[in-house]
Amino acid sequence: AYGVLTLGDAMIAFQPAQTGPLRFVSEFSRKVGGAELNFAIGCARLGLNPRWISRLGGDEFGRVIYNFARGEGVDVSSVEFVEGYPTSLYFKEVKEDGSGSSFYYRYKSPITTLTPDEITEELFDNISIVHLTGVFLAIATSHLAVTKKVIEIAKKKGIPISFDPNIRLKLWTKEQASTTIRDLLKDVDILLTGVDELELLLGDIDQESIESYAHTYNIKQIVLKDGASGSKLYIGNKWFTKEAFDVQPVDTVGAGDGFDSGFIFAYLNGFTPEESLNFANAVGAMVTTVSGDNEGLPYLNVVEAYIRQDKIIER
Ligand code: KDG
Repeated sequence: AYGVLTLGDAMIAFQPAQTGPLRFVSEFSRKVGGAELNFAIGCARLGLNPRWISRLGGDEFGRVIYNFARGEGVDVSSVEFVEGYPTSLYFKEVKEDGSGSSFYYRYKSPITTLTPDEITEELFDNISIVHLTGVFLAIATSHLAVTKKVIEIAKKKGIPISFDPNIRLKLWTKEQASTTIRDLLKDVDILLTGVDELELLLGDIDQESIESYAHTYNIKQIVLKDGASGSKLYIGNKWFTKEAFDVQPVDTVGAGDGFDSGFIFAYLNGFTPEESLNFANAVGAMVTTVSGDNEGLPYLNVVEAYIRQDKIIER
């Protein structure tokens, strides 16, 4: 299986028992979230070999996340527990249509202790792609140096880099996000971005502008995620489009991470542009039909059957 390297924070995600304003919700279930970990779980379910670099609190919740990631088949050999830094938490508010808001309790995340020196070449052994996101960059300014170290080693070893801006304006400002991310774009091979995020980062998002960004920053593939409107890919001076699957979402959080795992799976396995978009759309859609940030991520045979629209034998 192809090895995939990612790094980032994870949190305990408190999932509300009801939809609607959080102030009226008194019951939650304890789940696990975190953009890069969701991505890693998505990769593992599809049969890739994801290695997730992280730091967790030396507390009960840190154990929960560690065991969960490990149980999902994520390589956690580069995850360490840090005493004195509580595992981060977040509470989700979910609306009737499955969209939601996040309330973070994430002020001293254990991952902020990670230093560039801890990013060593051995972590890249057997890795075919490195996947980074803007969430990691948003958590601490020191993470820029860590990210640059990851990029430096990946470049040296000729490993391609995929990047999802995953902009969380509750964690940093528009200015911080766009300055930091623009500075890294020249090192990105595959950009997986929401349409709004791209606008926030670079400005105009008409086709011609996107083509000029691809050339300016030398990005080989730009993938635009547009939720229920489907997705688009700009590669080798050509555009490809694929409509979304028709689903009734119950919780849209994590759909973008699922899409990314699907797209990277397709990329590593040499799918055509249309097949890649379709496969990633399917994974993203399936995530939205299950409550939780990563529970809906499909196994490979399940997403294949979903794409073929096979009837599932239930009993
Ligand atoms: O993309 C989904 C993630 O955002 C979610 O699982 C947790 O909010 C989160 C974060 O910042 O990682």
